[in-house]
Amino acid sequence: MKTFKQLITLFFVLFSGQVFSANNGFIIQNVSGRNTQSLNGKWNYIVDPYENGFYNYRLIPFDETENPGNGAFFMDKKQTDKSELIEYSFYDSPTLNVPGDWNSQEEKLFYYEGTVWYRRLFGYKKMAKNNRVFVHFGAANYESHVYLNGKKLGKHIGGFTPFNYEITDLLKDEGNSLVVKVDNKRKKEAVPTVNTDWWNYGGITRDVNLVEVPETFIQDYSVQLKKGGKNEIAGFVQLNGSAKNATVKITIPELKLTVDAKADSTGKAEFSLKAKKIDYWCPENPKLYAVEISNNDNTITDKIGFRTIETKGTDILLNGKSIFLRGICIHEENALRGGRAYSMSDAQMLLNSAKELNCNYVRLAHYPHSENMVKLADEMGILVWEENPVYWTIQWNNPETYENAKQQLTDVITRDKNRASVIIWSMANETPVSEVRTNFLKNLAAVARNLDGTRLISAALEIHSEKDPNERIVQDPFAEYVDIVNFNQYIGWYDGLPELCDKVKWTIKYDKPVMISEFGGSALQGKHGDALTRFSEEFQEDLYDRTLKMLSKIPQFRGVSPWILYDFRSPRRMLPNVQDGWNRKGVIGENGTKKKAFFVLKNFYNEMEKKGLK
Ligand code: GCB
Repeated sequence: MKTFKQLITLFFVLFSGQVFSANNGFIIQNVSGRNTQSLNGKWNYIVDPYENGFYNYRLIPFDETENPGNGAFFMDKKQTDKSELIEYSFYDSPTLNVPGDWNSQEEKLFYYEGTVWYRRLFGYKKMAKNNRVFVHFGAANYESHVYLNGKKLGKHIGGFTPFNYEITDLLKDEGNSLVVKVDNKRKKEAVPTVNTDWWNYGGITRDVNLVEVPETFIQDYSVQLKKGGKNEIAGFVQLNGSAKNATVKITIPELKLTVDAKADSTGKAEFSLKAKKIDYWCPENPKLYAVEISNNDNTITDKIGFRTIETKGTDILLNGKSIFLRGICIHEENALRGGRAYSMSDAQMLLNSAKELNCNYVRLAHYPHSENMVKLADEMGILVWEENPVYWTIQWNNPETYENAKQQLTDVITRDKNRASVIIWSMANETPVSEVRTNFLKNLAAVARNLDGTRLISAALEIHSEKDPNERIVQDPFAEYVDIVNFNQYIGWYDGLPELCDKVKWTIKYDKPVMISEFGGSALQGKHGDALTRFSEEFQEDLYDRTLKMLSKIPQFRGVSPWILYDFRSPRRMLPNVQDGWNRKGVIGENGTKKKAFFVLKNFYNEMEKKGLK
């Protein structure tokens, strides 16, 4: 039986007209190419481990009472009358930098997993009366509830993808209060789930911007070489606003191409352009063309490269030519500064190190990295693997978990579909084989192909052995659904000693290109010993040497991304004086010093490049 009070509460939830969504149902394409006002900087914060600002003392969320957003609203109060009872207040509370994780900014929050409330006050004057304004978050880990001036805008789930809310009607010229509850508690049903091997950094980890657009604006666009074509650039422009049937213009001045396309009743305008001669994007020539998209007074400029990527038998073809992917895995962390990487200079530091290794490819593990990474990869000519955070053992049977994974995949594809550098969408990492798992991944792969038929699908799979102790078998039903068979293997580290590499025989029965998405072993930078001394640079060096020789014997070997560029923080790695909270498999140490294995890999890549397999 429901109590009277519960019924009243239910009534308010159902009839208060309170509508909030994950992200307004869409994300705005290319925010940095628009009129923005940054909300980066110092935000006041309140640590709230018991979630007092979210639940009342009967543990009913304020959002479900007659005063949605009440908790956030109370926190936003200032003590003006000395007799008034106030127990929480953003006024006089300390500040955190946004973007940035809280763990690396405040010692007390180093291991914290829970809720932190953020608040930022701002004024805003629109440039034109009829314009619309959105607040856009690059990412916040993991669950965010956003309120403006005491009104709830929405809730977003997922730590690595962008979201935005329209705030046109709530905005004031002065004294706006933007409050965000960010909660990074790990949950079984979440994506990723409770068990990972990286630091669960919490906070508003990427840029926050106000974005001002005309009443009808260009919400999204896709400009790419048409699949199967070499000279046809095709795509769509999605308008948002009342003038849905308007005409949009797409221009590529350097190619002397321009076309007008009329939008349909949903605001979508499809177009196609025939070019005479395109200078194709590739690592040796990362050519980007300025592309202008306009609709009345809304013009957006992007820099877009054109290239083809496909597989043929066991080859990966970039612009029709066979390529070998000289890669490295990267976590989104700046070991030198400490904490989550987010800025363009973080991206430069990470991708410059990859370039020093003579890489032409990076695997951005294990979740979507910041947009700065893929924009810079476009400019530097580095091919990219992007990954959905479906890691190890998520709840394959849970429909909400599937919807969550699907949403995160959809959002990263929406965000990065115009980046020439991105060639692979990865569905998952090291997931245990079962029928439900395979169906889950199969469905995700279908979503990815439907959203973007021009790129390759893969996943980091696992290997196994049967009777022969020296045989390693790659056989996973999901391999049928990918374009490139990628697998992780740790022969010589978790599986025997490095000399085992010399004996292993591979059984891989797929007529597809094969890549090794991970291999490696740990070394504490500066620790020396012989090649059998665990955690020494010499052990790791020998392991790299033997592994690369072993992998080179696989006939359809078309690329590799060893684990990993830099040492990274992980709460699973607590061995005193060696790990101390760091996974030491980096070829570069936490202080930026290269380990011996770095040079083994670099030499291997130099040789591969010389051999002509680019
Ligand atoms: C793996 C995982 C990666 C781990 C790595 C390790 O297979 O994909 O996330 O960090 O092994 O160091 O064991």
